[in-house]
Amino acid sequence: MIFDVLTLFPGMFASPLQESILGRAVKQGLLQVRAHNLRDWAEGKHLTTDDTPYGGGDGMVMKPEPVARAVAALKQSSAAAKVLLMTPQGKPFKQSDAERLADEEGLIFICGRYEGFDERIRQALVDEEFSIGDFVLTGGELPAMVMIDAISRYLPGVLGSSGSALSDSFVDGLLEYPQYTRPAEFNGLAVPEVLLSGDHGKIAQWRREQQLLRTLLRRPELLETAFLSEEDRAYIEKIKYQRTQQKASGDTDVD
Ligand code: 4GN
Repeated sequence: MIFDVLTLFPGMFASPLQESILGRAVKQGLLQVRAHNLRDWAEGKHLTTDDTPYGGGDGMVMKPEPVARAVAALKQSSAAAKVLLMTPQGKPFKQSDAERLADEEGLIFICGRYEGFDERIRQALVDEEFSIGDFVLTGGELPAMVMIDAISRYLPGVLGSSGSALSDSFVDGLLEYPQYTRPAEFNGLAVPEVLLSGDHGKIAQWRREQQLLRTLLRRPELLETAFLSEEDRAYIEKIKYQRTQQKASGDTDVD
């Protein structure tokens, strides 16, 4: 997969792609990230990529022409590449988007700076607009890097033989279960006994229930779209019932 990135700060992409799993994947040629300086497509003595907003107001806006010339140049080599924009107004970037976009041959990321984009960049050039969360950053580079990381985990060979992209919890729409390693006791805190029992059926059931419990307590909205068996649903109902009982009896130690 080829990721083309349009940015005023191409240097931001160097070190994250030299380390660890992505570093190895790049070396193996499983993915390529080409960070292009948007200023290479700017014009005039000052090679400006921003300008003041029509109608007035604070801050600067990304000009459309340099972005349009850059996208056109990149599409010369990979016409089919989807063009992605990262802003706080985009649709929430999900695990399912990462999986879907991993099937593309190439992707073009437009990374903005300043206070926003000329709206015609969206209208004329962008295929999909994403947000990686409800917060504002100084630029789109870190969101692009986040998306490249999440997408790359789905590229063949990037994760080891385990293929653990598929077994990761978010894939079935639930949070992960608690994990433990040695020692069996730490700071007076013991590892749950079932994990030491060697009973793999019991362990699998405990882990599933912990996933459901944790998701119910921390991200209940995920349960509406998660892939759940009848057994899962029965467990959730049981927990909910227990919690209403505890609350009614004045128990202060709920969750
Ligand atoms: C994306 C971009 C946050 C996100 C960004 C996000 C740069 N901040 N939540 N900042 O995914 C206006 C023009 C803000 C560029 C943009």
